[in-house]
Amino acid sequence: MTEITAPKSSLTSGEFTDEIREQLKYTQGVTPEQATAADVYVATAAAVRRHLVDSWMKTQHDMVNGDTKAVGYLSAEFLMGKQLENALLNAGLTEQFEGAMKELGFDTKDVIDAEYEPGLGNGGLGRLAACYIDSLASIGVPAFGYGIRYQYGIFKQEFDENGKQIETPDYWLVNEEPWGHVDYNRDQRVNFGGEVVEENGKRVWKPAWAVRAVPCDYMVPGYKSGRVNTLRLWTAKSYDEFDLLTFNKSEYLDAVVPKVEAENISKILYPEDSTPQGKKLRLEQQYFFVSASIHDAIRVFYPGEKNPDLTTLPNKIVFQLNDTHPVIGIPELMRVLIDEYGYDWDTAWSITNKTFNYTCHTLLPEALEVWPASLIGELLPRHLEIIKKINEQFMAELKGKGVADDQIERMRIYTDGKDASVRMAYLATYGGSYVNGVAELHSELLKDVTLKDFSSVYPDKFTNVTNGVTPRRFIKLANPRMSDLITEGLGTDAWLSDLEQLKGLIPLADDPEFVKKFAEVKQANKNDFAAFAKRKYGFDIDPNTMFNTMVKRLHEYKRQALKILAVIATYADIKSGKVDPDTLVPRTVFFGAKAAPGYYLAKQTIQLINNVARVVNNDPATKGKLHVYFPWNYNIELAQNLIPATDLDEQISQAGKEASGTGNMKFALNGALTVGTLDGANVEIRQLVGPENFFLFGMTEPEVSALYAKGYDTKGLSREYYEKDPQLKQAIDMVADGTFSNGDKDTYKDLVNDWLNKDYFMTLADFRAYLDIQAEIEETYRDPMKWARMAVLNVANSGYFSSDRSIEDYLERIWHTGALK
Ligand code: CBF
Repeated sequence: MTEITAPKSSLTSGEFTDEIREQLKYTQGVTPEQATAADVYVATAAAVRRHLVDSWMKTQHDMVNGDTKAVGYLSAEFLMGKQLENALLNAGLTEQFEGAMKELGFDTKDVIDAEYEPGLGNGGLGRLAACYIDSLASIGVPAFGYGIRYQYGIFKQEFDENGKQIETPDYWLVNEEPWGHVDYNRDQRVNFGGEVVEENGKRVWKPAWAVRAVPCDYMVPGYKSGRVNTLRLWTAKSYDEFDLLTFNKSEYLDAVVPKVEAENISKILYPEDSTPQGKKLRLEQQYFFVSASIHDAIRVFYPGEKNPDLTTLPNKIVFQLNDTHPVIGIPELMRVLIDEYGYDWDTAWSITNKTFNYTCHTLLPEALEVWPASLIGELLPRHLEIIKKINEQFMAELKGKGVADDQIERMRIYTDGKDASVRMAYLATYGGSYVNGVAELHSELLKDVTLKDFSSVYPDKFTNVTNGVTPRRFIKLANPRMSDLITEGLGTDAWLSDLEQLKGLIPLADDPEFVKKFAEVKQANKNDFAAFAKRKYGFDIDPNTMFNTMVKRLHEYKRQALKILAVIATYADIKSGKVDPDTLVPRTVFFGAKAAPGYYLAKQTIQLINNVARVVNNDPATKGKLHVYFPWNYNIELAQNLIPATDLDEQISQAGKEASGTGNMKFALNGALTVGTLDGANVEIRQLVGPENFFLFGMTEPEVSALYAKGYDTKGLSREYYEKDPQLKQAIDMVADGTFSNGDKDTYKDLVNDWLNKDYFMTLADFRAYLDIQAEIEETYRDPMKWARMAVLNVANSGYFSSDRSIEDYLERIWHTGALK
């Protein structure tokens, strides 16, 4: 075996240029003169991959032959972002690339731009998975990311002329995709449907159909670790590609029905599931990738063995269930062990229990999946039997522990009766060794509220791992100027693998020279973003205004409505002459958010934001003082450009609803100040950066609970806030009276109705506190050195939010493994 290849710093730009030329010639068949930026991108990607192959093979070899347990991160989403720059950085080839582009006469930006961003995730959870596999490789922990190679990722968002969200398919595979290697020789068979029969005293599953799971492997290079892990994403293929007999009867479409049906499984991320067909497809997806991955792990760790000793499986790999989507893996491993390898129930249970752990990413009950038992029975009849048996065992165990009957009833994994269903979060909690929340507050609420019954019986299962983000992508690549300044300030770039070293910047917050440079970096980033936004969206943005950003999924609990109502209130004050616009800090407000296609109120909010932007931006009264922009199709690329340019970040969810947030960490690490509630990881950010460097407002979680108890949402108490607060009243009245809908009073009537009669997420109740904190924010911003000093302290104290630290916590608290020797 070859030695681990550390980044090839010895490679010259000239040599790298030759490698790219070779790829252009032998793979793409073009000369450098004929090549387009897209050709050069593909050739460079292939050249980088070649540099990683030895380390990739060595890592796999050491993983299988050593005694360091690997991590299998099972996730329905991996929101990777563009790969080229990241792979160059981690392979130590960034400078060589820049040199090569000069030699070949290409602009590095054009080549990087040629990559199509894969959107194989929805938001926080998927991006977290991508950060974690980066950190696992960077720390040198052997790991597989296992998921689905969706043909269409998250939809592409556009806005129509009325400001409404339009979803179009995002065919990210439209061009050559040079990073993945489709490995037809390591496919897996995944069965579905049919029945279970009794044969020789054994339960035997006779499936009705099967699909072929074909892996596509992506190398995941660690930063300066010399280790390269694997992201293995499965594609569904049919075993019956084409029915010639049917075709020859001129039934052309019928001839490809099985192919279409099979391929549907990996067609799109999160198919609409309000119909039974949609639900079925989602469960098929989940089982598809989990079953293929479990079989794959057995193939990898017991190569060629007919009768492997699978009692050793928990020493070889630990599977992390990223939310409830892969939880069907628990009955699947039971089935594999019992039906395919002949283990008895108790042995199988002990192996399964030790092999799985579960991360919960939510507090919203609707996000904890519950499957109709009938659907599981139809698709996976043997699994339903196993789940029922797990449930029986669980009930008996609880009884044995003296748990009261009503509590046992509440804890059922399988609920009996006409609408029998399976609660996947409960199955995961019982079936695995550990359950973790993703921020301290979240983990507490999981224990005390959401999974209280479970934590009271199994307190030791529960732990916390606060989320983190990779500093390589979200500082070094996104914010090269600030990275250089940090390196200059610390005298080393070692902080990129040990982010706590940012603490070394604390004394520099009192060095006016450094703080000034820091402010200059921010200004340069804002200038860059203005140019980027002009190029990509045609926006004319004034970079000499405060950049105030709210980017995240559009959800009522995140409260984009609170932000837009505050913007409207300011606009109203300017219009009515109550406020002299010249006394305001000039501000540009950015929104970036996709709403789930079927989420009506979220889509209304998007429409409202777009129309507030239209009205405000075109009104001479606010010119130069208040502007609103909503760049469409928020994605990683936009995040990497906007976050480093932001002065003020909005994390204003209702307390007790955001599990953690990771955007909040990215902003703090890039020197934005946060206005936020005590929710998710905001709590820890505020603690670490210091309460004096964080703009806190709003109700706490206990206050929220108390207000629910008073009947806030059920008795229409929000109306009282509306009646009492003239600014709030005016803002809502303007939404209702057609100011932002060309005079039409109906456009936002459902949104307004909801605010005044329900307002479940208490936007109105927190409105006054939110407006009040703005005064403090403005006053602080007027003193640029004070603001910049606070920003430096945010960066200096946010090193804790590196995903490397999160992974270290997982290793210590849950996985009990470490780096390869
Ligand atoms: O833990 C990662 C993120 O996951 C979510 O996005 C999710 O999909 N459940 C949460 O909403 C975030 O709070 C969390 O940071």
